[in-house]
Amino acid sequence: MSELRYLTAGESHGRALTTILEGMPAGVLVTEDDIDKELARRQKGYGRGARMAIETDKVRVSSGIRWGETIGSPIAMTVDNKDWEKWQKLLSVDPKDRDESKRVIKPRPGHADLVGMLKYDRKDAQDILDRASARETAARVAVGAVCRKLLEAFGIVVHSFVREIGSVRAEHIPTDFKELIERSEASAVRCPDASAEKAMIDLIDKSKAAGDTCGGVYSVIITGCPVGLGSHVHWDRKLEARLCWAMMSIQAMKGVEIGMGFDMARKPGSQVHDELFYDKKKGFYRETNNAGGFEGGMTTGEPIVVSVAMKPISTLMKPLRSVNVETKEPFKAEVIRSDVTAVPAAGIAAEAIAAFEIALAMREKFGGDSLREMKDNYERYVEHVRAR
Ligand code: EPS
Repeated sequence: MSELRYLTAGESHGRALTTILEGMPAGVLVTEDDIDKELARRQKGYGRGARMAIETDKVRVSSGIRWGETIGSPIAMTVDNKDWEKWQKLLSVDPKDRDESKRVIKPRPGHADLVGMLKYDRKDAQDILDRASARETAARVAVGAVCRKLLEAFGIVVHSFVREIGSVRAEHIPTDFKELIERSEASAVRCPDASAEKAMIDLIDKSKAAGDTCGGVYSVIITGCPVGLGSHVHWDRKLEARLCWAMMSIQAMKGVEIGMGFDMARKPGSQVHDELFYDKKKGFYRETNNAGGFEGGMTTGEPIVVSVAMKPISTLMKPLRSVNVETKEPFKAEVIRSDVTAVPAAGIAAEAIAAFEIALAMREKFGGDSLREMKDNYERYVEHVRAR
């Protein structure tokens, strides 16, 4: 059994999103405000549609936290969908409310609509799209917010920023982590490069006017991990692989790179591998971090850098060609309220999901039922490593 696990439930326009996070040690300091702060970050980002103006995501914790501290029991969390008011009948549990006149039958290319309808034998894509929606990431952000508080106790920080939106790429990315955080937090598109930010906003405006959408690339940086999280010994213990899997589980992601990523393949070994040095004070260290914080699937102690490519949102206001699943006639795809881009918000979801994966790896390595026990184990290990 995994040391830390979670499930989510809930549809985008259903009553609420629900999650249970199990396996947190007792004694982690966390409040509903800490979680709400992360939920609010996910709601931002230039290019989002009308839905985010309707919602004010707030968590309701119904178990596992008492007086601002985890108590070791499962943490149950709910985020209500305000928009549900309008969808009560359409997404009702009660068979008396069945109304087939509003079926979604013209699947959107790129969305889960058609495959889901075929696989689950559904006549209405609403049954698929509501769960496939990235709204589900609100529940995962709540999970990640609790995990962040555990990581905080070990000095581990998780942060994301946007590198590219469509064809616009950030050129000036601060090397100082504090500056990177400040600049991206202050940006409407979470991009630390002010001139790229402007071009990204222009592109989003143009895409909106054209009834089109745009994707992009964001990076998640995790600092403060000890050396040796994950393991080289077996495929499903390689933390690098688990992190990539977790990133690909976010709605609309199509590619993941660690550190220098695909560029590594295009360069000779002499220009790629991070050389090793030793200093009495620092211990073993590297002057570069092309490996993005992993060797052998294990953390090196350098910052983890994972970059993720998101495809453009698949709901287009100027829709692509599709087929009416009932008449089989060619039709334009369904037009449903949506975003022009959600790359900045996806970065926040990715932070949360990365925080969970690192928290899980920390739980596996240092165990303990309380934070104090876990910290004792951590400190002993760090001491051993330092003495080498
Ligand atoms: C989302 C809520 C959704 C979309 C988006 C993510 O709101 P609605 O569908 O009610 O307008 O903004 O979901 C999609 C792009 C999608 O394809 O499902 C959210 O809370 O993040």
